Amino acid sequence: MKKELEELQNMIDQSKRIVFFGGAGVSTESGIPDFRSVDGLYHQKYKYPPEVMLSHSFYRQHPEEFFDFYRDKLLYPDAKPNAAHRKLAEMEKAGKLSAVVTQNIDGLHQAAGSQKVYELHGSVLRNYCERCHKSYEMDFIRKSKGVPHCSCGGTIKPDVVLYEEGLDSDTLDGALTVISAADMLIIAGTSLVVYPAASLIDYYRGHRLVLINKSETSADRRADLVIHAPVGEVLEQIHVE
Ligand code: CNA
Repeated sequence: MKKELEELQNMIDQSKRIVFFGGAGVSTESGIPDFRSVDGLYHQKYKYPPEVMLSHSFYRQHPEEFFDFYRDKLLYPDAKPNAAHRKLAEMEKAGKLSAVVTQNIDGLHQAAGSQKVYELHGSVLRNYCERCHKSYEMDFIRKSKGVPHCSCGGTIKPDVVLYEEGLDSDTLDGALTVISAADMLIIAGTSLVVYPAASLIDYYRGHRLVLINKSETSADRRADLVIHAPVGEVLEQIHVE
């Protein structure tokens, strides 16, 4: 990996508008399981497949079961940012990284100090009453039983994009703009199978496309540098001027 690390360091040294595009693999080193690794959520046994239980129609038709699953599998109140989150925040502070675009919903980039974060799939930290739009913290949802209700009687919905739901258009536009203007794109910890999020990487047109992932992805072939290793372990070794 030494040669790849040197190459990555060189590319980072030459860039000043880096965008990081990440997924669940960025937070596995913080103890949050991803979906598609062998020990991920998709390999555990439930009454319904996770993509069904995390769909808009399931949320509407079986809210009790939705919230049981949601509390049990998507909330990690004790998770802390890892070396990857921390290095990215450092790179932004040093003026080298323009933004993080993430499919994650755990808020760990902001917890590490990143300011410019496009959360394509929302965040478990924000929750709103569907009737009066009052906001609630994650802890309220975590400690509630059954379907969480607002003081007005409405259902409180996590600000998380469920399967069958569209992405927020401002977030999408912002992510597209920074990726189009990037002089380096680092893609990490994502299987690149969830659309439309995965299609955003097509807006990068430069020659410093880096992929850091434990397993192979469909974008390996077109990357200028591929590193098959844990992203925290890799980024930890990068020096930011
Ligand atoms: P995914 O489909 O589970 O893929 C994760 C990828 O990361 C796999 O290819 C793994 O090989 C790889 N990987 C796992 N650990 C590491 C690591 N330490 N270093 C490098 N690579 C690693 O996840 P995607 O993000 O691609 O799928 C999109 C879904 C998953 C989004 O909608 C997320 O909301 C959702 N998700 C988010 C979280 C979170 O917020 N932390 C957790 C689980 C799932």
